[in-house]
Amino acid sequence: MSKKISLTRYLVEQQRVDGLIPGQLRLLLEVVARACKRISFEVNKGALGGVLGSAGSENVQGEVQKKLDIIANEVLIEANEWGGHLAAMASEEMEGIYVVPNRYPQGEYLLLFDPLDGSSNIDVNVSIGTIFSVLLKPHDHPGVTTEDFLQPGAKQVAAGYCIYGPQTILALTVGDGVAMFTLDREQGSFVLTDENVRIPEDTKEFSINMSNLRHWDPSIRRYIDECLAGEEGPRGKNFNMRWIASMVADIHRILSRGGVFLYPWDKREPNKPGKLRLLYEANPMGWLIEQAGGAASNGHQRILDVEPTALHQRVSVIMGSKNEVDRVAQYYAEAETAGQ
Ligand code: FBP
Repeated sequence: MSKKISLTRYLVEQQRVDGLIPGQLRLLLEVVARACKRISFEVNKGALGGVLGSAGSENVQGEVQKKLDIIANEVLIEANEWGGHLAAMASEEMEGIYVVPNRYPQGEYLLLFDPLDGSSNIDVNVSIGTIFSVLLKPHDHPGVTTEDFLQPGAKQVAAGYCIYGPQTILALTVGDGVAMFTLDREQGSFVLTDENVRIPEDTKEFSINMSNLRHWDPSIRRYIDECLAGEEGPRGKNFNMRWIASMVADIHRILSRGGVFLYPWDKREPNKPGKLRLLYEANPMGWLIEQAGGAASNGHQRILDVEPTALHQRVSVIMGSKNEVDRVAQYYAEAETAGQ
């Protein structure tokens, strides 16, 4: 890329030249990016900033919160509450929605986020990230309710993540493909480093927590067994496996070079549809993947078409290279037909 294009300039062009995003959304995305920049600096401080380790509290899902989970959540709330672009926010780390206090101007957008995805990797210096999704507040009533957030992923108007790894990279879609911006720490700004990101339709790489193998349903076992069988098996090719245990890092790899990511339903908690959260993780990542030419399914339907019924709803996730995702969906369909 010959000239440096900042995130600000990219968004202005999306607004002015292409008419793709309204001004309020542009400003909102700039605030989210600024918050991610701050989180990135906190992450970088590590033990020197006293940000590692557990906070000694639990979130709404009963998971132990890390100090950085709480810091990242606060940074996102503080950065966004006064800008005038938002009506309310919802976070994986908070039980209920956060309505913008009426001392600040109210906007028409809803922001949803997982402030720090991959918490188990925080203390071991492995990539983690922030995932975000933006919806429009329904106009048919005053005020904001939890139900306003329960919109299918297909209604998102922007989605992205910021990965805090060897580089800090922000990936974004506003429905016109996926662009990536690398944080230039000397300039203090995100610079466009990849545009029109495309995921190859085929892959030889899968990403799943193999330690759960004995808990999976027959369709996922069949798919993984066939990958493991390699050249001698029905797929006729060898597969590689990668599992970082930060969804943001595993999806970033898939957007960069293809692959398929699976976090399926399993028998340990049969009443939970999956581990990952629909509104904070699966929807934004699913839209990014689709915008890059991939697919995102829960095995039975497109993730972006799942109608949410609760803020912290979970979902089974299979996303990435299209032909692999379609294959898994086909295995589910065959199992259903066979009455399994
Ligand atoms: P957090 O939001 O608590 O970090 O959980 C999500 C996640 O870390 C994903 O990023 C990752 O894919 C998964 O959990 C790993 O979980 P496990 O190690 O239990 O398989």
